[in-house]
Amino acid sequence: MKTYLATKNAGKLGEIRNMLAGSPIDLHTYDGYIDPVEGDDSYVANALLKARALREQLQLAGIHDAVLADDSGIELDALDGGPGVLSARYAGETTPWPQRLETMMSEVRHVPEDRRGARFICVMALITPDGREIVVEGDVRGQITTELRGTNGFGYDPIFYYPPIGKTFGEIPEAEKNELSHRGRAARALLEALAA
Ligand code: ITT
Repeated sequence: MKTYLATKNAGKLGEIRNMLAGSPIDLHTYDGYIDPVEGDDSYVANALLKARALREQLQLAGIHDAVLADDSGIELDALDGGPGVLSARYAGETTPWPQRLETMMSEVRHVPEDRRGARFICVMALITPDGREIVVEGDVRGQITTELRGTNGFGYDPIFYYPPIGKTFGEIPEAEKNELSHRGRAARALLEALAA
């Protein structure tokens, strides 16, 4: 099924491309995609907003294939679940990543280790050519580190420590991250939902 991905995030695109390689979803991008202004309400609402926006833009261009969108975020226990849906704008929309990561680490430095917990969450919304909307999610729990660890991945990966392997997502190859991550779990749930 030819499917266009609604994202401006190159990190997500690379991961989703690899996750869906060899699956029934034949992934494409659309250069003309204009991303909508996201809300601060829920991942599901934002994922559907992005998918519906791309679907509408494609239809205007005479393309009637499926679309897929991902809305994700990181939730810190120390911030009572923040920044959550606002993760892309945390510490300021245009703040460079090193500074954004530093700000997040400074939030956990003063809290005991058992309050440094965090969760990555990913909601994927797929709209089939006939307009059926499928929404799935995946999450993974870990801890925020107090120093940068690793240079792999993107976004918050270098400060997201995953205790079962004793490494951050910035310290492991992408294929391993995809096995463990919120996005990998959501992608597997999506393929299961499609098969059903
Ligand atoms: P879209 O074009 O897909 O909307 P975005 O970067 O705006 O891209 P989101 O609105 O979903 O994406 O915001 C999610 C934020 O969380 C964003 O800053 C990502 O970099 C970060 N993030 C999401 N998944 C991540 C992952 O697997 N590892 C590290 N950071 C991640």
